Parts: sequence; structure tokens; C-alpha cells
Amino acid sequence: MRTIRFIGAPFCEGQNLDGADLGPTALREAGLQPLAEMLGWSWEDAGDLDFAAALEEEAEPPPKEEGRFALTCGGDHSIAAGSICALVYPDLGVIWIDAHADANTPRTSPSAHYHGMPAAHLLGWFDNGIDGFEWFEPGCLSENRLAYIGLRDIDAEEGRMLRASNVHVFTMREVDKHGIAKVMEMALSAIDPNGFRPLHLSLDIDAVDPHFAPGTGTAARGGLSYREIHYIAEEMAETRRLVGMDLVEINPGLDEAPQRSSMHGDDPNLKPCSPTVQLGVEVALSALGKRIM
Ligand code: HAR
Ligand code: MN
Ligand code: MN
Ligand code: MN
Repeated sequence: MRTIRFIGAPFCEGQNLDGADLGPTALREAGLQPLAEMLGWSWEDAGDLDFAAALEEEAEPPPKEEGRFALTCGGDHSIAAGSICALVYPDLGVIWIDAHADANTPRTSPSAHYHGMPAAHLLGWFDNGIDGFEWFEPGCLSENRLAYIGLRDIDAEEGRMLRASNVHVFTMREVDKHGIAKVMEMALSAIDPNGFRPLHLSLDIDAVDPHFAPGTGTAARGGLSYREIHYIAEEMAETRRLVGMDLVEINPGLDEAPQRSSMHGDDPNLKPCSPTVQLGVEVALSALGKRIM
């Protein structure tokens, strides 16, 4: 039986809104564990990371994750720097699903918010010895092993850096033009031409259209549909090479009231929860292998 290691990462200091830190608890309370167990997974809850304590002590590297499926739940997208750096696979391929590229450097960032920078940090586009990051390896992710899907809110300088790089970018326009199935095919073969690399899915819920995912801090119109995000997750599971996933930027404090919609409407294991939390649970289950039939 394969094991999921659920890592709560209630960190929301990478931006200026409270509430994203409630994500891990909301996902647990919605019943993600029993729902995943029904798919045949064994579940190991690593608890929540204690960021306050980590700041006071000597910075400790995140535990290296191997052999289990690491599901890191934010929190804001800052935590992807840790979760991806902590994966031990040297040839890891990453599919980054987001409205934003998160590829600013401290120099180009219009907001100075770190959640707009973790991709650039992983790619090694900056390395200026930020306190608490002593364990971090800038450049641990190489450009040709990163593909974005869903982008639609990119800063000017960020766009220039991406165009000059070997990162693979599939914006919403490519989704419009080719359809999600073709885009997934292109993204996977771009980062993993021979189909043998371990894969990580970094999923920012704001990639999904705010109609389906209202509970997030930096919503952007014109996003992925309910089925498009599920298709991405299902295809990632289908590769059988998915070793980790981030599920980030779910902000229960900004979410709409709980509503029971049909997909899991009759599943007693899904507890009533707000719509963006429910979407997060459902997409995680698709990435864990859940199929319509
Ligand atoms: N690009 C903008 C910045 O760097 C906004 C980034 C917002 N980021 C997220 N994560 N929500 O994707 O400040
Ligand atoms: Mn906070
Ligand atoms: Mn993001
Ligand atoms: Mn985003």
C-alpha cells in the first residue's frame, strides 16, 4: 500500500492577508484522510510545521521526503520552496498550476511578497542569503524541468525573465487554443521527454477560476474550469510518477458559505465545508487516483 505523508504548512507571511494558515486544518476537517484511505492509501499525518519556533532556532532543513507521497498543504505558495527543495529526486519535474508565475526576484517584485518568488528562488534566479533559508539550495530546480499551466497575471519583468529562460509556460491562452488535454500532453513531454522522471504538482488554487475557487487571496478572473483542474490532477495521477503535491493559497477566511454540491453530495466522508476547501479536497483526491468511474 502506498503512503501519503500529509504535511500541514500553515504559513501565510509570504503575503499580507490572514487566513491561508487555516488551510491544513480545514482540509483535515473536511475529511481528506478518510476519503484518501478509501482510495487505498495509508495516511500519515506529520502535523503542522511550527514556523514560529523555526525562526527562533537555527534554521533546520525541511525533512527530506522519499518513498512516500508528500502532500504539503499551505499556507501560501511560499512553502513550495521548502516542499520542492525537500524532495530528494535530482531529476524531479514540476508542473506548477497557478494564475501567477511566482517567478519574481526580490529586485523585480512589485509587492515584496515572497509568495510571488518561490519559483525564481528554486530556479536559482536569486540567492541573497535570506535569514532562515540557510538550508535552501537555490537552483535545485532546473529551468527545463518546470512547466506552468494556467498563468494569466504576470508582471512585466517577470514575463521578460521567463521568456529569456528555458521554463515552459502554458498560459490560459494556450489552454484556450489547444484545450487542456493537449496542454497537459505538451507540458509533460516538455519537462519529461522520455517519461521516466518523478513528478511534483504544485497547485495554487487561484489557478482555478474564482467562480469555483473564491476563497483565495489573489483571485484572477479567466481561470481554469472545474473540470480542467480535475483533468490536470487526473493526468498527473495517470503518469504513476507523481511523488509530491502542494495544495496552497486556500483561504477559508475569504471563502463563501458552505454549500453542498453534487460531486460528493452523497459521500458521508466529505464533511460540510466551504466551496474552495471542497474543491481542494476533490482535486487532491483526483491527484491521488480518484476517477469518475
Ligand atoms: N506577481 C505578483 C507579485 O509578485 C503577485 C503574486 C501573487 N502570487 C500568488 N501566488 N498568489 O501565485 O507580487
Ligand atoms: Mn498569519
Ligand atoms: Mn502561486
Ligand atoms: Mn497564484
